[in-house]
Amino acid sequence: MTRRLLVATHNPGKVTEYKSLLAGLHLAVTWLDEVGISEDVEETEDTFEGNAILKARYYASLTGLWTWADDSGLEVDALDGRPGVLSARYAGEGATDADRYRKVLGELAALPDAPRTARFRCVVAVAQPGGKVDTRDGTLEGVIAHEPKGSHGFGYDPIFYIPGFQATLAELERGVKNEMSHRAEAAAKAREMLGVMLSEAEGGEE
Ligand code: ITT
Repeated sequence: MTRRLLVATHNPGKVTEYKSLLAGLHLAVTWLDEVGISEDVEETEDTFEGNAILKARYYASLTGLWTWADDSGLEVDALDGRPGVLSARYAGEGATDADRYRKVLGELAALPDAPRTARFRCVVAVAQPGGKVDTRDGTLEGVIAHEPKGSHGFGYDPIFYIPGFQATLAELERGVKNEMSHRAEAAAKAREMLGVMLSEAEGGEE
């Protein structure tokens, strides 16, 4: 029987990206809304790794399925790494992506001489129900633009400028982000890790 892998995210931007990044996996990929789960888990850890593990373990134990979760965010050097693990909540409850990236732009506007270097980080955790959990990470370097540009992607993509492409992530053609993003790097490594975890688990079941 084909095993199911639950991709545990409520973020529609991540769902879109994982639909491509997990294509061709020898597992039946399913999603939180497909299995009828709307509840969220409080992200109480102070590292991406800690929160990715917390999410993967939580949904694996809730569903009994192998579970893939990511914790990710933007680190701006001049803001001492903020918004970091708080990226999703940076402008408080009920705020929009635009509220959050405008807050970052406002904070940098108050530091006109500061460097605008930044990076996205993503940590993917894969949890076996009642068993092992492991992680892999990815990063993408860039600089914070002075104004938002582009309409693709999600989150902070409109203000994340990549000098090599002379474009923000939100201006890139669809599909290009998935060839080089922090999430693409973490996902490629985590796919390999998942293969090893599955063969170890199957070996143990014989
Ligand atoms: P789940 O926990 O349900 O997966 P979330 O949005 O709460 O969804 P995170 O806690 O990992 O996920 O927060 C990630 C935030 O970081 C996300 O909401 C964006 O604001 C930002 N972010 C992460 N990856 C991004 C990307 O590729 N492009 C733009 N912004 C990104």
